[in-house]
Amino acid sequence: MASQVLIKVDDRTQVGEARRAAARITEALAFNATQAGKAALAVTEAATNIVKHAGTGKILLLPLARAGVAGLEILALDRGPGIANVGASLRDGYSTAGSMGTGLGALARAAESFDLYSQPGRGTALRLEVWAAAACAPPDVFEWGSVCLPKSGEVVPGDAWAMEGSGDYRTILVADGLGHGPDAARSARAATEAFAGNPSASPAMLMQISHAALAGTRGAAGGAARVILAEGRGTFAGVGNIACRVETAGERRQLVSHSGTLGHVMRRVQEFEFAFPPGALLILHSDGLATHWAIADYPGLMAKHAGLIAAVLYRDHDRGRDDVTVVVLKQRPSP
Ligand SMILES: [Mn+2]
Repeated sequence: MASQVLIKVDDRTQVGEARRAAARITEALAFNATQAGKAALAVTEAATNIVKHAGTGKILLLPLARAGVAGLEILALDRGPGIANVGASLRDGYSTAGSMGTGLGALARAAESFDLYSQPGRGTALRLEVWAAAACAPPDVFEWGSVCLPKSGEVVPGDAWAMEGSGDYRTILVADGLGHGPDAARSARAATEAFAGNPSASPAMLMQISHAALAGTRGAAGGAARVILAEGRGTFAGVGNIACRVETAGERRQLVSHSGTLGHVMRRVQEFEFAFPPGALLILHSDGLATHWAIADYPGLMAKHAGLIAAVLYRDHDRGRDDVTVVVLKQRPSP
């Protein structure tokens, strides 16, 4: 997985910084001038909105790939006053802070995918995709999204995650290398590489395979979950501190990891089964995210894009002193 870039936005000079970061990515991904321009406009507008309405916030940029086409995911997160009237704010000419009046309407048009979650008094989260070219692949039956960032001050995250599978099943693995920095990253990557070499392994098998592959590294916590849509169920196995949550309308399920460290100590691997009905969310996260959150505190969020769900949980529950990873998988809602 290409790494995500975080730009903290506290004042107008950082709007330009965010735009330049986006330009570096779209150039590396060989976007044409029109699509690169759309991405630059979207990042500029989103970052400007943060400064204007919330004062402070974050822009997250993530390279995407779909059927051989490159894309850019733009997340704009703030904990400002929120948008009282989302519908009106998407119409041109509507502005609460004396902007030029292009705003969210222009953002929605520039992006191929646009999703917004705003709670009065609790902030706004915006997610957009801009692609280098139109993709001709049929849309996936799954939708997923992630935040994976290093501890503040580190360059590379000591966490890693990966997804394998096709058709109506997917397996996701999250690994949290012990400590921080490049050595932790190597440990976590040893798990995702072992997964890449055994893409159809069950979650319990993945723990066994990773445990062997991490011998000689610092070690890692790891968790893997597989979802099979046609069967309406999934399985999870974890070693150490990776949280796995399954959220359905009105019910939450917290899956159990056994204690241990992949590569060092693994006394027991157990696979747990869970129901995964339509509309359910699978959420895996490292301990960089607090565990006390409740999806019920976010009315309507479950219906949003999986990437926006991951971003809102990161925005509000990042512990701020560790690498942090949140991965969300759901069935793509039918249009
Ligand atoms: Mn950690």
